[in-house]
Amino acid sequence: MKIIQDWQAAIWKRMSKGAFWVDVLVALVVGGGIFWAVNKLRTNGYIVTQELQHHDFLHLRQKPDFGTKMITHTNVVIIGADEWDIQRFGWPLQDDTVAQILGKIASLKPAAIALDLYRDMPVPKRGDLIHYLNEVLTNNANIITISQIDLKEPELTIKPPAVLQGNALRVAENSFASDPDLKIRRGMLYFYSDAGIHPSLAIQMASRYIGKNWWELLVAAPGPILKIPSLPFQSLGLTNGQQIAMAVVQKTTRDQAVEIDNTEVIKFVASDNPLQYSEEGEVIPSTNIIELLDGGDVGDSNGDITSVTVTTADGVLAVDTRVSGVALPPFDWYPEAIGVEYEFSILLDTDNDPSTGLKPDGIDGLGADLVARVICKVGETENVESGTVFRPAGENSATNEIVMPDFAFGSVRDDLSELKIGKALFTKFDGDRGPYSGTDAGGYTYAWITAARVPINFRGSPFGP
Ligand SMILES: [Ca+2]
Ligand SMILES: [Ca+2]
Repeated sequence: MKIIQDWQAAIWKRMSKGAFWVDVLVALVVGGGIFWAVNKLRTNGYIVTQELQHHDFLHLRQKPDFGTKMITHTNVVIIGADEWDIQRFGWPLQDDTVAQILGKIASLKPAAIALDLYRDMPVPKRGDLIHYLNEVLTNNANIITISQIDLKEPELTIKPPAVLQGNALRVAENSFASDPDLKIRRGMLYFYSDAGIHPSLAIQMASRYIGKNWWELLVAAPGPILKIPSLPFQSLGLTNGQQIAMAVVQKTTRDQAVEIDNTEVIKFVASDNPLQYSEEGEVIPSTNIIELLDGGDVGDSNGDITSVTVTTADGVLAVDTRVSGVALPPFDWYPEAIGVEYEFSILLDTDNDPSTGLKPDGIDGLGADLVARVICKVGETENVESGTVFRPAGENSATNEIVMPDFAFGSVRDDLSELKIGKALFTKFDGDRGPYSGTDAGGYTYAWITAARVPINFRGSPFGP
């Protein structure tokens, strides 16, 4: 204790002198100045080269770990051309030569062929050989061609071969977003222009290999909204104009501990009327759409309801239940939710009579005659999810009576354009350089893993000399 007391006394003595505060001031000015200067340098991009070098250094030091999913792709063949080929066949290759090459590859029946050459104009320009290329492109639906869209200067867009123009299944976008040092560190999945979504060559080829259309790979990423898009009144036994009271209950079960979040009661009228849309295609608010807000009341944010939106139109009931976390969190994206069960119950008092039906705890003025229930068990290898509508057990029956054995539901975010492939979550590309700078409404990129491109000699290929 003596040591501490002495030390405190020494400190107080020092602090009582003006020189100490000069030291403090100098430290603040020097430290703050360095902080401000580094921040300024970074903001202006003056040290981006060093940052990227540092990024590359760390990136290249990582040992690739593919776990059990390591696959050696011997089934991808790259056919290139070198200086010898150019000496022999000329460059660009003439249309009949390209047609001949494609025809030979196509005869081997690969899942997909990427023609990674721009063929927006005939070669030779007089166009007397283009019919060879057009024929092979028309006859082989597994050939994917490329275009390069320039959002900054649309007139500089490199179009796909004219015969395939506008064919969403046959044209891929072939741009890369490069960093300021002109290195490519990301590959593009797809991006938007006013014309819609442009899939990258990689996406087109991967989807062909998997045997799907590329847009089937565009799966809505999970988000805060549990969407039940369509519960038809007919299936629920409801009629137009029927008065209905509703509440939503969410029950979280984790390690036998149960947490319940109830909303208040919402009243609405079942409606056959269609929704009205503005000229911009947005839904015009009406009595068909009712929103109820709910406070933050439970510990697990994935089970904490923040609002419920009921849409009743066109003879269909749609319910969006929003939570403050992620609705139905997938096990592979949110491993922290493994072992948790979420149970969302849409309680419908269809006779609008609180004295009939199920009377849930903590909700006054509601007797539920129908329950639409979504259960999500987050498992270690999968999510077990189910959605059923039933008439709850009560005075008339001992067990729940199933009304709809299943219905569509899903976890979505407000922006439905996220892309999920496997476990990867892809977020908005907001780079301010490269061909999409400024005008890009949303391109999607993934980290580029530098793989050795093994050139296969043109002369050693199936169409040898
Ligand atoms: Ca809540
Ligand atoms: Ca009732």
